[in-house]
Amino acid sequence: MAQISHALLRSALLVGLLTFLPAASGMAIEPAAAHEFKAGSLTLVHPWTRATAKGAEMGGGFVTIINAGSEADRLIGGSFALAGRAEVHEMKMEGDVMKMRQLEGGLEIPAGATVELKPGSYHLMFMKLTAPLEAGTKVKGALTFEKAGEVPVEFAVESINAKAGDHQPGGHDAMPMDGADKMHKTNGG
Ligand SMILES: [Cu+2]
Repeated sequence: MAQISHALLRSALLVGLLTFLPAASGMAIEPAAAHEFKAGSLTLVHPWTRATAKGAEMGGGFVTIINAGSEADRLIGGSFALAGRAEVHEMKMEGDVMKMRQLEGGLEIPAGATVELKPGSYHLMFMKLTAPLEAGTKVKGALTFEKAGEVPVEFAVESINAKAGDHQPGGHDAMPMDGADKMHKTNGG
């Protein structure tokens, strides 16, 4: 009996939620379809990026990398059809300031590990975007590994606000100008 009423309660809640959803916005409600790519012992789960505002020069690339093998590999770069180039970056707090830097030696993907590239953390930085990224589209690109080599993927372009709520509102977009932009320019872009 307790079970049943629990289930009933849950479905009632669900119905309640669903009735609110359409009102939330005219935005796509369908969940971002999971897609993945394999290369040897590596699985690249759901490469994605965020839509960009017109004129934006940079975008971030995110993906979960699973290394099921017994040897470490390194993510050393990538490419993105709508960018001049892609770099491997890290973002982290230094005191009160979110800093971003290029990982010159790449990002280690230890044996048996899962490494997540996500807003506010490790990411691919797409530099010199040649067109705005539009939500709902997919953009071809690649992730380049030291051992696995170049692995073609497609990045799903999600909403400009997608997963930006990782305690760093807006991620890159919200970074102070003298953080991201200046750094990228002085880095000889
Ligand atoms: Cu970056």
